Amino acid sequence: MQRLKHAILALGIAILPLSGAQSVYAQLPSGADFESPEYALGALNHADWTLHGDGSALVQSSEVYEGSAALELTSGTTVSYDVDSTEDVVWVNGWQKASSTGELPDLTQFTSGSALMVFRDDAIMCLDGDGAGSGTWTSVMSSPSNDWIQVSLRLDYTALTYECYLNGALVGSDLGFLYNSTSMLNGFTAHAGNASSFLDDIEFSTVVATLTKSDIINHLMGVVFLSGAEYRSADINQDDARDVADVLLAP
Ligand SMILES: [Ca+2]
Ligand SMILES: [Ca+2]
Repeated sequence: MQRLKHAILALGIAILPLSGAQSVYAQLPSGADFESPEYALGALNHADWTLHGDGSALVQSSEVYEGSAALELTSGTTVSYDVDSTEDVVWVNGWQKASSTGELPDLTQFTSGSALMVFRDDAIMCLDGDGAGSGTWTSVMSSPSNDWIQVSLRLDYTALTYECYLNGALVGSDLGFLYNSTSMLNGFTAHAGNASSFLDDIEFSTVVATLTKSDIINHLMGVVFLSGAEYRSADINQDDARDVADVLLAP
């Protein structure tokens, strides 16, 4: 029996995390940049990833957000990525250039999961779940560009809610999980819509993994302005202050 896991479905990609005991998956922080030597150009072949059904997942160099390679999912392809987290709060951060999908997913196909995001022609939508397998779709960005978009989700497995940030701006908060029985993140599932979709620099972390010591120092010195997910995650020790204590904890 295929076990559907995961937190995130988007692109149609959706993100959809699950509950349950885990075994040997990658620990946080975890992620994929699709660069060599860990990833080779060509068909995706990596222990953390699973290709479901027919379709094609390719590590390629034509459409890239950062570095020299990114993942292409051809139309209709579904992949999942496994992580092993017991954290109460997990950030999922990544870049995607998504094809739209005409239809919203049939929620009855899922038996667990938390966040769900869908790229449509006229809007990017997040599910505000009712915790019991259903919910309401809410638009978080109208008329999205078909360029690379940074998607950051803050998943709270204590509150059983998530926040959605697009390009660093908070666009959805207090969104309910699809299933309140979901108690931890164990990965995500992505499904490509009507055309190829691309993923790059996906990170699972207790902080937004792109934030470094120098980012926080530059913020404190007024050199850069952090907003949205980055500003939130700059408070690494979660004492509502952004200061040297957070610099010391930053990667
Ligand atoms: Ca890359
Ligand atoms: Ca702090």
